Amino acid sequence: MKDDLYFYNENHTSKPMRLLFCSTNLGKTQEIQYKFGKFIDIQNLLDVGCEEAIPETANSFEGNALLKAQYGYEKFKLACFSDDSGLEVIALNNQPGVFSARYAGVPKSDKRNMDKLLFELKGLKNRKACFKTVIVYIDSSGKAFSFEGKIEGEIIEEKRGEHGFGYDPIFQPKGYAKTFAEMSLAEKSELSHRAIALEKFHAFIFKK
Ligand code: ITT
Repeated sequence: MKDDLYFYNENHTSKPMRLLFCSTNLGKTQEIQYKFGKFIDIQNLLDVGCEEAIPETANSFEGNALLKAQYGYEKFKLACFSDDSGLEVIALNNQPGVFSARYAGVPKSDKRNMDKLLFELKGLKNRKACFKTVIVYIDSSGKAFSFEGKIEGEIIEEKRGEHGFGYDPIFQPKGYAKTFAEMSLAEKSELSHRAIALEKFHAFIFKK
């Protein structure tokens, strides 16, 4: 495994494997910790006392993921990674896309975002959508690598399920009868956009 994944050492006697995740999103952090838990302890920005909102001014997931990872790398001088993700709805010209987190304005609200999306799609037959994630990893030398994941599905008409975060209660992946929010963390982590990107990232850091 690459050495730059060790970022600090609490007791100076061992090297805990810790990796900085440039995010304040607890739902993402939980899913990433679940996938990587056996190998790496993920520390997000809140864990390291950083609550600043990182400007996400790019017009693509990859661009915003790079901005977030660069922010972490420059601030902490550590190898780190970020996740920029969102929902693209075909009938809405791929909106909310990079605006998914703040679709219904600030402060961010999953409930208001979902209500707005259901309202926009009211009466529409084409409810096809896809979730996309881009993970950007910056190694200790400052080199950036990106990993993508995507899953197709549809926006259902009413929220179902209690698990997950964001738009999970209204997104049903293609070929499944459950929404992401009706799936356990383990089930979602087998098939989601984030899981696909994380598997590529995992292969990169552990097999290189
Ligand atoms: P960070 O930038 O701090 O990581 P964020 O929530 O602002 O957190 P994004 O800018 O990447 O992250 O916005 C992604 C939004 O897309 C997120 O807030 C959710 O609303 C939605 N989203 C992404 N992945 C999702 C998932 O697996 N399930 C449900 N909604 C998701």
